[in-house]
Amino acid sequence: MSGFPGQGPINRRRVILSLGGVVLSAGFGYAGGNAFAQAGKGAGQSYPPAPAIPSDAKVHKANLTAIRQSRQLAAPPAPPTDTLGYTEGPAIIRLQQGEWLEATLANRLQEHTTIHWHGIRVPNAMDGVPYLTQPPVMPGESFTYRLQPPDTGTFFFHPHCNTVEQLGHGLAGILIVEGDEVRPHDHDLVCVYRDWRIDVAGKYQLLTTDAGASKAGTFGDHRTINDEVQPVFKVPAGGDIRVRFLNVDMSRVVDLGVTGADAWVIATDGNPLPPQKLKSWRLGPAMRADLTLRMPKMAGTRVQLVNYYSAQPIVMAELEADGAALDRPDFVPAALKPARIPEPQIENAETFQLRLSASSVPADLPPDLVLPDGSTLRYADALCLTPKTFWALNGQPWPSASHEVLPPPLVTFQRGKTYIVEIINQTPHIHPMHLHGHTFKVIGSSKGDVVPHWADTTIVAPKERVKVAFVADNPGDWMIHCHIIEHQETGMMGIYRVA
Ligand SMILES: [Cu+2]
Repeated sequence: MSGFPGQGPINRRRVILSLGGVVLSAGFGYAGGNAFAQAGKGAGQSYPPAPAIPSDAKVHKANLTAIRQSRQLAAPPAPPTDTLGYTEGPAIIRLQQGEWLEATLANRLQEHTTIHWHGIRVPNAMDGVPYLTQPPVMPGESFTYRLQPPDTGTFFFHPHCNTVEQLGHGLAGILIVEGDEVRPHDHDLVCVYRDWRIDVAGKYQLLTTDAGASKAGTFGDHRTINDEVQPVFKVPAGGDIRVRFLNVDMSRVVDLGVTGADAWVIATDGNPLPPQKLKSWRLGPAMRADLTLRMPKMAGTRVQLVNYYSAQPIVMAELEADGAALDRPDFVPAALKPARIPEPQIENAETFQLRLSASSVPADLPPDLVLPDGSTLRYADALCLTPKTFWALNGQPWPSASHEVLPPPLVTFQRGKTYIVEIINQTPHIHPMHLHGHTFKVIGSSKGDVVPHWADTTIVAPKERVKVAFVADNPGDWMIHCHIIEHQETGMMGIYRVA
């Protein structure tokens, strides 16, 4: 059984040290973030300045308390499962484009956490990466995020350290920025896909295994949408439905398809796409697709959301036509309003090659520290490190060969210029690669034509080379990593700098 964050004996990953060798442990009090702030950014560096909300801004306030909560996941009579979440129940925040979000994270866990706003082009200070953009939020502390999401769409948020444990136990929320529809839908359905690593009794299995972390990831077999197995959602018969599908699983790849109706993809990772007739659309962990479809008119008729990335197609959820049929003109999928993302200037762009490789070479860390009980522990914050290394970016496993806590950037991009990042997969496994801070355009693949589309995460298949392009207009130090969380936490992570 996996250790549960915030309960049971303190395990080694939960013990926190400063670089100076002062032992602070999860059960016996905490330091404030500042000691770590200095350790995290290195001498002389400080965290980026937080944005201020203009006095005339429209502000949406949210309280996001990270807490333990029970959820009925396994079928009764199995008891509810002990999980983590933000406040009570699933957190879905809906904003209008242009609104500011003021979200206060209160940490009621027994270990530190932060919130990363996945896919939102935030200022660096609001990116929620402990040690890089902010001090970790210690138990009992709080931190207020202030951001004005520039783009409409379907996003999610989650912690960025010890993510296997925190996300694995359910700590994630949904952020929807409205204002992209030209023609409103009759129903807007959020479908959050994830596996739970639990058995039929609702008890956790190991969230990570070496076999999984060093290969395709460790999978759960309790597959859910909105925490339910194969839920049926009642939606208006004959109505136009927008399905916001999010893959928030840590390892599972989904080939999203629809049976029982024609569907079109209208957004990728939240960003508008001219409607594409859906055959199937591949979504790695953290990726999203918005679909539009017209429900059948006869009440009781069902439409299936299917995962084709499997030996047999798996029905993940169903939509059931409900009530008297709506009287609508013939269905034409309506495009969303175009994105407001700077268009990359490909002609003169420089290319940066990012090689994904396996690595059994551990990062060159300083010697382990000896604890009072005679055991040893690795330096820095063990919560954010892994004792094992399986992966590397450009030959550098995270953390890299450095005596500082943070490795140097893999690359520095000049602010305002367009860059092409060519991601080269030298491993036999799929990697959904995610860049913080920028939304990029997927422009090419060695495996054939791609539909150019905006994304924050893109799958790179074995032996594939994928090209993405973006204008490096958001200054700061940003993470770039695989979103198979076990890969991220065993080396496949680095920093890129925009200056
Ligand atoms: Cu990976």
